[in-house]
Amino acid sequence: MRRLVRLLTAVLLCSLFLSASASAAFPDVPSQSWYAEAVSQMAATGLLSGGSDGRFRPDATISAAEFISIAARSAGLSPKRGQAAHWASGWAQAALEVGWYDWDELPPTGERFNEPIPRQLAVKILMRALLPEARGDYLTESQKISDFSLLNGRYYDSVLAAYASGVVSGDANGCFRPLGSLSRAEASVLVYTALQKTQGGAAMVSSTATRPVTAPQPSATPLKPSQPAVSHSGGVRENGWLQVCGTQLCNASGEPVVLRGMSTHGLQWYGNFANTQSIRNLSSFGANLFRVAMYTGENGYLSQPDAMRQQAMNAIDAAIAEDLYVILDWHILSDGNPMSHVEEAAVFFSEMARRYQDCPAVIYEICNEPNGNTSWSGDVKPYAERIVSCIRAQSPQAVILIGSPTWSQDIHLAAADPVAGENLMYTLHFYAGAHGAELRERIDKALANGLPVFVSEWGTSRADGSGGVFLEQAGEWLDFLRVRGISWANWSLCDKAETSAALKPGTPTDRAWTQADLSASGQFVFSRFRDG
Ligand code: IDC
Repeated sequence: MRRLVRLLTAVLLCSLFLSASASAAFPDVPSQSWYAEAVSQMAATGLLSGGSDGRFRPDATISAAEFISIAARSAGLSPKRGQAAHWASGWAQAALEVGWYDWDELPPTGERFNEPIPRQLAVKILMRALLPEARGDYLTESQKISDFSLLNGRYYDSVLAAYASGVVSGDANGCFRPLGSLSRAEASVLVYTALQKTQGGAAMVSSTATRPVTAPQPSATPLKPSQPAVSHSGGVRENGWLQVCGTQLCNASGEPVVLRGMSTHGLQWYGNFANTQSIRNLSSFGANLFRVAMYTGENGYLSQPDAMRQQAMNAIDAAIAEDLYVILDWHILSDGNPMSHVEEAAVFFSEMARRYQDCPAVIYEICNEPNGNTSWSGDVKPYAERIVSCIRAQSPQAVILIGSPTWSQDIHLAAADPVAGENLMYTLHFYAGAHGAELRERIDKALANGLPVFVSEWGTSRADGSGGVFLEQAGEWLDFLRVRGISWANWSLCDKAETSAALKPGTPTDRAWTQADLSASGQFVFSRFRDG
């Protein structure tokens, strides 16, 4: 059987490399992307395909069924006949019978076929399918995996062999993230890399052997960017003090955590939606994050500091009581340069950080969206250094979110010159009707440079809060964020007659909300709190 698999693989590979120029082009696979080669080569030989709309959906999470069918095709395994329960039943049954995985890992009855395949299982199936004789030395290889303790022992052999043979090399933090999922792009690169290692039967490696590799090597790290091992999405009681590990937000135990929820609109206008009942409603739909947008301009804090401070504290206290994490947002907007009111900000954050110093729920967002004639190195960074030190004097470990010029889109500037300190993250804001692949690419580059990213505001509308809604584009964004374990807050929790508002005009704040209360945007966003 193994011989047969290898023979078939070799035959497939020949056609694979010969037909490279005739590769299938997907409109959503940029030719310069790190996965373009893998996707186009494998699509060209029928090892994988896109959706009926012709798109590949590189950021979508790959399901167990999709992964097994690709691995099986790549290894030349034929689907078992007469298995009609699910389109992938024949592939899954055949793979089960040749021992690529065990019954309990993926019951052939199919109820978990459409779920994401955990990375550890994907690697086991792949190694058994394509490189069954590869081995890795325990001591050498386990040292390369910084989250090795999360790996279930039944996957040791396959994962260590995958590291030893160069099929997997971990993410920027050296993590394998065994329970995390894979995007379709990552899975394609993973299988493609393994296929290359099989060529000519020269793939049987040890951790020290040098291998003849005749096929072109993909230039990017196979499992990059990666996904958190576990997406804890519980509240503050469950997760405690947050911390930033590498680029990932983690809970007090160091496990990856993802926060998802809503931002208020301006407290000075829609503060009624920051009451206990509204926050409870949000939580009942699965949110674990609430953002308190305290405008500075536009009749906000700078005009009425005592009233706005009190309103912000009431909102924070209500969120804490409901067990949500809560972002205190210094919502600069018309006052584009945070330096214009750095003194006021220093006083405000010193006071708030003292008040909430024992409270793990509170996250500080120190400048919503710098804009206008504002630079990173001359304005936002020095502002951030000043305010971070004010907060740190009171609250040594709370997570602090830092904006950037161009309405918190210039994270590349922050990545090149970050603020010193622990538990700092950088905000990226997007509106689905205005921003797309270019900003997402910026996120990936920033992550690759080690910059922790938090999407503390995004909308389903155009950037002015109206138009659309652009749910398809918003879906692409959320898939992208989920795969990367990035937390988010949507704009906004109010009933204003603008498309970005989550509630229909006239929605009351003194009772539970039903689907009928939610706007088109609200219905979409609220359905994504739990699973992204
Ligand atoms: C918008 C509100 C809109 C209000 C306007 C000015 O949706 O009702 O009239 O602010 O106060 C942001 C800002 C956020 C904006 C939002 C949509 O952070 O305050 O809210 N947006 O324009 N950045 C990009 C978009």
